[in-house]
Amino acid sequence: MTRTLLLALALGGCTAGGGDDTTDSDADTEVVDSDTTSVGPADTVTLSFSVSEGVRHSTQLVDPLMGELLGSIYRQADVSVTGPHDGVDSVADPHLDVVDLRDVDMSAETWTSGPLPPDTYLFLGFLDVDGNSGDGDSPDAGDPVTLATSNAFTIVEGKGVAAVV
Ligand SMILES: [Ca+2]
Repeated sequence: MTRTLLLALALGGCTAGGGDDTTDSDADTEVVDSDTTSVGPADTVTLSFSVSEGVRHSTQLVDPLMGELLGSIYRQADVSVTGPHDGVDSVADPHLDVVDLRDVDMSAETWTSGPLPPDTYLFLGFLDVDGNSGDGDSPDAGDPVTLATSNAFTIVEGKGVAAVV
């Protein structure tokens, strides 16, 4: 199991539920205010990286939580629980030489995309903690990986968003 934490950025005007249109929804209090939050260039996402406590304490994790970060970003609509649909291309391919999660819950290292069309996206990736991926892009035993349906974020036109994946 891997990190599913998501920093959700609500689209302006999006509200939880319907019906009670005269009261403020308490649900809004857990959503970052996209009207005031902007990170990085417009139409981009800045990713930080993390792992769950489950991963951190997993018996399958035999290497320090530090290594090369490899991943891809897809439109959410192009991904099912088993992964990207056949023939779908990623819109970006995050890569960092080193992400160090040994002593922190969230990486100091970040990756910022280029401009992306407004949409909801998923980050799929892994940390090559045993340093054996070479030029490949596949995790092997012991590499923390993301789940196919977690780590979503939404690009809001004119804003930069941040997500922890
Ligand atoms: Ca590996």
